[in-house]
Amino acid sequence: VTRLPETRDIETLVTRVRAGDRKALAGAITLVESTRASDREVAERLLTRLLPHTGGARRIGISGAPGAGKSTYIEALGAHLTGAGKRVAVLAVDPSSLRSGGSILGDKTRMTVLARNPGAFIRPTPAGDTAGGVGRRTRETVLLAEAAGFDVVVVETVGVGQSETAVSGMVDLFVLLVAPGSGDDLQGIKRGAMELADLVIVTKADGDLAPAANRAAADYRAALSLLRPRYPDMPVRIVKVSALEGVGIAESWSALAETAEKLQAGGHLARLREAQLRGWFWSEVQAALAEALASDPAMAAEAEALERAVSAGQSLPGPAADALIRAFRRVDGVNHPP
Ligand SMILES: Nc1nc2c(ncn2[C@@H]2O[C@H](COP(=O)(O)OP(=O)(O)O)[C@@H](O)[C@H]2O)c(=O)[nH]1
Ligand SMILES: [Mg+2]
Repeated sequence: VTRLPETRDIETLVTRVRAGDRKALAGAITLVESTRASDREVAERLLTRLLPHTGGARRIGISGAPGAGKSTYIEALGAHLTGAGKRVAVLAVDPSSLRSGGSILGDKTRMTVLARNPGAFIRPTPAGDTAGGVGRRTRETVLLAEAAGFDVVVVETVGVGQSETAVSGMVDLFVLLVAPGSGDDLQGIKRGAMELADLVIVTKADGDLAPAANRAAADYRAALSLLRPRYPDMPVRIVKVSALEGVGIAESWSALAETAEKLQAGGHLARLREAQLRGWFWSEVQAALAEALASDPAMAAEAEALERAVSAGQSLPGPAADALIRAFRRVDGVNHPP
């Protein structure tokens, strides 16, 4: 259970989060996730104050089908990184919590060892209502973890719907995890997810599954060679790991670190983060407009009427949107005279 912070005093919160106080960080995340207007206002002031202290982490997105081995891999990677003195934050987004309405406990309980590690912070994030469950506030949570001094921030998501696209839009490197001998051998994986990947990890490369893991790695190598790489001269690497046996974990991190260094040297990373911030801004503009429309009953009714006309084929979406914006400007002009 996550609680709101004990204090609303911004400077106290800033000091505590920056000191890496886990309770303060957890409270700050709860604050950021809160939909209450009064919480939102405090959250935005806190984030604004922390902004100069963000950006320092390596941001890694990890996606894969349910059961692909994400949690087990992250636990092993976390042990490897904390063992090397790095602090690791894991934000686990699971769209299945959309159904239950709560946040997932499965992932948290599976990362039991990492959860007790003082160098690690695990936060299951309740799924948002957008983009396959990736919350609107996940980006802000990444910033909070960075302000708290984490060196690596992992965003874990189940690969369904638009979640891969959403996560790849907020991380430096996107990792696709695939299990051998499962339905997600190539056919099951959407081409879209493969196009986003900076690294493909074939999990469970041990015991009876070892031959299947070899085949999966070869299949992915062949498939990836047919795709245009995300960055020129940067072929996507494929690493086989066994999180159970601890094999390939260090190699997978080396591959990520090397890719990140190359991207940084080529200026790709700076450009990527700039583009992500622009995208974030416009998605907030859209969300804020949608909220402003919904919060005015007359506008909400107008929007619904226009939507009905569009879905019935009576109006074109373009002119209907123009009509809605014109109506909104009139209402807004009345409510907020200059
Ligand atoms: N043989 C083997 N099984 C694994 C490995 N990693 C995960 N698993 C198993 O695969 C199942 C799903 O793993 P989990 O990490 O929960 O997958 P997630 O749903 O992607 O988070 C579990 O039963 C794990 O024990 C591995 O490296 N080797
Ligand atoms: Mg999991």
